[in-house]
Amino acid sequence: MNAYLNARGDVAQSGERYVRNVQVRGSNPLISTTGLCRMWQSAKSKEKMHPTKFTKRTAKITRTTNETDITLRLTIEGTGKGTISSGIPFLDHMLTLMTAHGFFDLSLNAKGDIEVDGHHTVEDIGLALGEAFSKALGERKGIRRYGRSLVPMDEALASVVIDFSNRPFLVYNVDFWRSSTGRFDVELVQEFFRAFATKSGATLHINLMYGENTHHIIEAIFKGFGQALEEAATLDERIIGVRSTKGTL
Ligand SMILES: [Mn+2]
Repeated sequence: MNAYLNARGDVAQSGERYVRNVQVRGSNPLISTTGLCRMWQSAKSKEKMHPTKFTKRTAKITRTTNETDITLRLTIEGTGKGTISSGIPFLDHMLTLMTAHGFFDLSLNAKGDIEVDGHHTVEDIGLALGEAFSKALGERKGIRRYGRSLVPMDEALASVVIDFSNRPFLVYNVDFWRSSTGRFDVELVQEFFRAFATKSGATLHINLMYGENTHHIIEAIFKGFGQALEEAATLDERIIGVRSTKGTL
């Protein structure tokens, strides 16, 4: 594959004159020419240039147990739109933020035994979301694999780092001053992320640098989670196969 550069050395846009094309790994030998850049003109030519980049990665998960009934649809290359109904309004709020900040599309319908408490529902949604990412990423070829974020929310600052390593692990250093925000039990945040790490095959490190307000702290974490996920899932054309010198994840 070749990249077409304009006189400034930037990638030429559609309709712009290019003066140079550079060889990108795996392409034919470099032939230097000038011409009118047509590379972005049709969806068909886009596919030709980037065989994987324009195929949307999606997954649908249904999960039914005696405790919960979950249907989840994920599109990694989305628009940031969430249609989320978990039965737990605070979790809906957080998953909406995650979806928006990761530019995913997420539709979630969950019916759980929230008359008991939120535990089963939050945990099982974490499992379903983790499974959806694992399925949508497939063999994890061409993805950046790592993603990191540092997100403030007023006085709170949260760091979220993810590695789609196929080595499930959660590091979680978050201290709250209160045990709940509204009716939401804050210890469920950890349960959610543990479940996600387990099913997605991700190493996930969540560290709260500082923060006081419980709602702000959790919000910073979920926004950061969306941003880190987006980075880790991004396809990078320089990555041939999986991003591992071992050759496998
Ligand atoms: Mn909020």
